[in-house]
Amino acid sequence: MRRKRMKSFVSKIRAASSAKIWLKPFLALAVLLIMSNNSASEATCRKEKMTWGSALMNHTYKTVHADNFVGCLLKCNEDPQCRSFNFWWNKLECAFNYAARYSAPTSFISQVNCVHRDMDSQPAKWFVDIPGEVCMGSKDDTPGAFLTPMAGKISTLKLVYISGEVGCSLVFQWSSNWGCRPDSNLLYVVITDDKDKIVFPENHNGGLIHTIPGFTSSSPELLFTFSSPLVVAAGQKYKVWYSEDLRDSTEYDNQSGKTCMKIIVTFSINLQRTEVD
Ligand SMILES: [Ca+2]
Repeated sequence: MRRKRMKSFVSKIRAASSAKIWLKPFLALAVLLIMSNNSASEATCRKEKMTWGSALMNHTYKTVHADNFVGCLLKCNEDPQCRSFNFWWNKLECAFNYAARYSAPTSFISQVNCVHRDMDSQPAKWFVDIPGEVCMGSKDDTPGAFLTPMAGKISTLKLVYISGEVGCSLVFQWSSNWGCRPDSNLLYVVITDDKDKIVFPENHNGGLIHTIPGFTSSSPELLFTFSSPLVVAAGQKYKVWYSEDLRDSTEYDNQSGKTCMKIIVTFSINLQRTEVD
């Protein structure tokens, strides 16, 4: 259909962006053309990907500045994790989402100051929410555990804090959701398979205390993103460990509490995002 023509069109936008010439009028024209491209004619071509006056909430992992919709589109397109974006024109904020409208329909709501666009033209196969909650202790071999609900490739694990606390030092009486000292960038949560082989963090240095930009030991949630998808079978058991408990290292002075969480798994059969068209 018009796919090739639009790819060429977006290439021109990129060229214009890098050349910094007659940029504003061109981008204004681009917005209008893309708006029309995603209007009624799309119904006969593919599912609607862009919606004005709407946003996908609760799935944003990063927010950057963008001068306009097209700038936001190009920035999202450069990030392989970006499955959709919200462009808030009142704040000129470009919010990258790790989910798309079809994979998180209940989070797709009306927002008058926003335009939302999915980056996938074909729905990938996603699964969200593992039923129940998982609780992780910090000593005496008390990891949490969960079963994969289906076979596939896991691209992210989201750990959403529900209750409780863990900690690595009774002397200091530190406690937090995911680490030791509160509000620290040091995270003590690791994921293993059923045989306690570490699957996340992927490139750990043996110490197992790791960092993820934008998250702390007191964050309401953690997002573990696999650079290589974790290939799983249905019903496979995985564990959520406190690092000192897994290594049997200085457990004696750890908190006796547990952190309980909800786990949300993102599956994708095809991890290749389609080109912006
Ligand atoms: Ca300790």
